[in-house]
Amino acid sequence: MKFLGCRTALVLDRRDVSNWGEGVGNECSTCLSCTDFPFYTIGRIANIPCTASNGLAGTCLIRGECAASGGLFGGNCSTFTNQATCCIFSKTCGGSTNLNSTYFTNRGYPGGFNDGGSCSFTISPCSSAVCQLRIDFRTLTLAQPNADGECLTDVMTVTGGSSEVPPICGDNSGQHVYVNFDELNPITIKIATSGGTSFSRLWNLQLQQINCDSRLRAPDGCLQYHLGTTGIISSFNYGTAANAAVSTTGLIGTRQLANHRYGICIRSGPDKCTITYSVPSNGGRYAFTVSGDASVLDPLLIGDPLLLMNGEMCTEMDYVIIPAPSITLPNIDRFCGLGWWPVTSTVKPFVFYVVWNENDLPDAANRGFRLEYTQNDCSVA
Ligand SMILES: [Ca+2]
Ligand SMILES: [Ca+2]
Repeated sequence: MKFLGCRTALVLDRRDVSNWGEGVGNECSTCLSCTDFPFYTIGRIANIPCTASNGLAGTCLIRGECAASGGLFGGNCSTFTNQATCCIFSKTCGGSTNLNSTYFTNRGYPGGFNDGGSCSFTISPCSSAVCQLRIDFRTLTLAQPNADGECLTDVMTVTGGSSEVPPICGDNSGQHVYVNFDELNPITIKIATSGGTSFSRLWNLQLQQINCDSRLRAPDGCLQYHLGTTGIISSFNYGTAANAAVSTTGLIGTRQLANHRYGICIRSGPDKCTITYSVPSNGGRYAFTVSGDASVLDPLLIGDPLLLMNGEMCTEMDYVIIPAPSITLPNIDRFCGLGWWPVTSTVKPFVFYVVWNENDLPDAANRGFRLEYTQNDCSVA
């Protein structure tokens, strides 16, 4: 039996709010394909986001519907019936989804994948009310780039959207990206690995569809969008350990990924007027090492605030842009070098631009950045 009106039966039942919480995804109702579950879906329970007993994000569904959709039971999620389960959708290579909150993992996850090949996953927007896909890298460990920051061994690419995601490899657990859907066209995530390099790859990507009118929607031009009044931002593949790759000139390789140019946006909190970027208390010496040869420096000098450069000196290098910094010299919003000093930006929206050029010579042993941001009250601006 088909039930033509099934989509209308999936409207949120706002009485059942026990599983609503702060966080990404809680404003987007779940879209289910119109298959054969009229009995389950006519207003029986709210198909809202929930947190499963194992901590993963799921969707509250009647058990039969969860099983028939290929989901896994994640514990009860309704105060109305014990037939409801927090349904988790976890899929791997070759899969596709039009369901909100799906996980895309490597074959064999949570074990590693030590082989070559191409693994793709396709996400279709669940309705015309959806504008963006947020991909949270709960785990993303791929092989390091070559010494010049090129993802030649392993690479993750995201295509089909109307905004760009740069190629990504290396260690990126905890990072995320936003992609704009191009109308109702699907977005494809592809992870290509080289079998010739023995390495245990691991990925578990959480895929959340963001409604156009959601407060979680990232502004245009933002590859990343941070929601807290304080938090950590870092470049892709930032890590304190050196890349083991050595350049053709014998220099220690970079961890920065070549050709990355994107915006990291930070949602302004209430009564916040400025934002300050500084080295976290546990940041270490490599917290801002984006341009220059760190391999020839005395290790004790790396990270020294005096090694932060700005303005015209950064033009031919990798640099970051902090709009309207609290410095009065002209053309000073570009920052580069091998050390950091707290910089405050005085304009909204809060955005931090990354501009990595196409190679990493004559740089060496760069790590990228890992900085803490703090939004400041208007009264102390
Ligand atoms: Ca560099
Ligand atoms: Ca570079």
